[in-house]
Amino acid sequence: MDTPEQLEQFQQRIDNGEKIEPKDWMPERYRKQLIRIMSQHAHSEIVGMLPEGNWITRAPSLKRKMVLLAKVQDEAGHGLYLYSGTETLGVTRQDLIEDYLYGNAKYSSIFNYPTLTYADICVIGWLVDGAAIVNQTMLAKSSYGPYSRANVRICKEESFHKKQGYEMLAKMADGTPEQQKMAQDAVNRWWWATLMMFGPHDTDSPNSAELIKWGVKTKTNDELRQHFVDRMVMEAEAIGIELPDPDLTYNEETGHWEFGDIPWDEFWSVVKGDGPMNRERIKARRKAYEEGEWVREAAKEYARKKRLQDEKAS
Ligand code: BYC
Repeated sequence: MDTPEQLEQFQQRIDNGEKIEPKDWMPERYRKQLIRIMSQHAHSEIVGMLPEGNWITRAPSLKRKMVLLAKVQDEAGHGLYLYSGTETLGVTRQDLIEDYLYGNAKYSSIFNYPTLTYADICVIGWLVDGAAIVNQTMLAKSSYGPYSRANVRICKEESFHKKQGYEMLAKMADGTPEQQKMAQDAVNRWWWATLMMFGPHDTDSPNSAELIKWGVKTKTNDELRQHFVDRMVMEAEAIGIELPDPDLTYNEETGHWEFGDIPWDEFWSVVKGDGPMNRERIKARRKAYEEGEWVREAAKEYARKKRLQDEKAS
């Protein structure tokens, strides 16, 4: 049981801006919340390779293929830092992955949409990585040391991802009428789904208050979403792309862009497993996990033999 004194001292450390490290005392609920958010983030990075990986063989040039391949590999790396970070909280990677593949663990709603044309790859880089940077720059200031440090590194790579997506989209938006149409169509399909990545409105977000009190999140879902919209309006305008929201209006008083209603029914349906690609994504991940069983066994056996050899030698 966490005693009131322990909780108070812990809160004091958070309020002083100290980082919490794996061996430090922490409330059980803080540990649970971190396991939830960090593992969800790790699963998202891994499943996020699927929509883009789908286009590696069909990239329009060797240069684009190399860039996309490198990006997809980076996402795998992010998943691995995050699983390692989550393991510092006393859980195993295997349990986390199995909870996701055969249990109830969530991953980001955005990866349950299909990539229909190469323009979707440009838009994922610009919008999805763009949204991820806004969210993860905040998480890089998180109170939990391993999560904060993982996000610092992830953000450096994500900013390259965003730039490559924006550069490709700008080229398409400045290309042939067909390319321009493809670019605009992709933005129309991804815009609202990207706004949903930030999670429900603050009034419907059961976890935000607690995560903010403990410094795991330092900004709310709505604050981050607004920051993202303000940036994207400028960036879209600069390359001649229209954002598919007739209600977008600049409010002189607040200095922010107001936007239309987000289709929350669609969001909850995707989160509950009924999005356009949920079933296919989970099927692909299960297949990869099950077919990789022999690799995990071989690695374990190698580690066991190496340990025995080292023990003999010492
Ligand atoms: N999708 O109380 P709330 C990437 C759930 S990958 C699904 O506001 P919280 C990339 C939420 O889990 C990076 N579920 O929650 C990779 C909660 O349910 P539970 C992806 C969502 O935790 C490859 C319930 O709704 N980024 O960048 O305060 C290629 C109520 O929500 C979503 C991360 O994973 C959603 N969008 O805030 C390209 C960031 N939103 O768990 C790019 C890490 C909400 O209580 N995660 N839910 O059953 C976070 O920052 C936070 O968890 C969230 C939600 C902002 C997502």
